[in-house]
Amino acid sequence: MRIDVITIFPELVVGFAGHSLLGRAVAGGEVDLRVHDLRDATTDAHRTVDDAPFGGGAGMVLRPEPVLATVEAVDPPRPVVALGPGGRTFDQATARRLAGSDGFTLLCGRYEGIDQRVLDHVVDEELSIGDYVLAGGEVAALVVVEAVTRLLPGVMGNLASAEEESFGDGLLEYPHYPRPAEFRGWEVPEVLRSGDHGRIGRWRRAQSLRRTIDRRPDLIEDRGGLTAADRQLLVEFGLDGPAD
Ligand code: 5OB
Repeated sequence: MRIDVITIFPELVVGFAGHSLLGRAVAGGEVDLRVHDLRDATTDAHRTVDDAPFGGGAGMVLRPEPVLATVEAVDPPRPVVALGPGGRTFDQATARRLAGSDGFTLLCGRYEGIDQRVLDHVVDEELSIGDYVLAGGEVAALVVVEAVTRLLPGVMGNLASAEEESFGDGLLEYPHYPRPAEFRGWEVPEVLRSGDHGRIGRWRRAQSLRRTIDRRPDLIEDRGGLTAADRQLLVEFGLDGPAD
């Protein structure tokens, strides 16, 4: 998969991409990551990429020329995705869709935003990573790169766990406990040490349901509420009751 990233902080993206799972995927050739410095496409002595907006107002906006010059020089893979707070919220379904493509391009906004003509004529979609303010799109782009590349065949050591995580099936994860069985008087739940794998599986499912009800009722709503089997599992482990 080819992923191009257009940014004014290439070293930040290259540095992040050198580590962990993604670092191995890049080194092994599963991910062809190409990072482009927007300033390389500027023509003035100050390598200017931004300007004040017409009409006034605070902040600076990415100018169209360096973005167009970069896109024309590089011919990056489509879709071209801009990261910005005005985009649709990135989620696991979007990660899966992008993971199923041959590649895509991430355009990192900075300052107050990106020239609207670029968004209208070059960018295919805009993605936000959530409802908070960031100084630029780089961290958001890295979130997308990590969420997508870990879904690629051969990238995760343990293929089964790629989608067994939170959101893979629309529920939050159940709690995990490594050794020791007792730490400072805090014990690992008995059921996990029982060896009864049927009961362990049901307990984990009940825990996932309880956590999701309490912390992310919107996800329960998305699933169409609790099934009879869900309610029965909660009762089995004494976890039934109203949401927090
Ligand atoms: N805030 N997602 C939430 C974002 C964001 C800001 C960005 C990019 C993605 O750039 C300023």
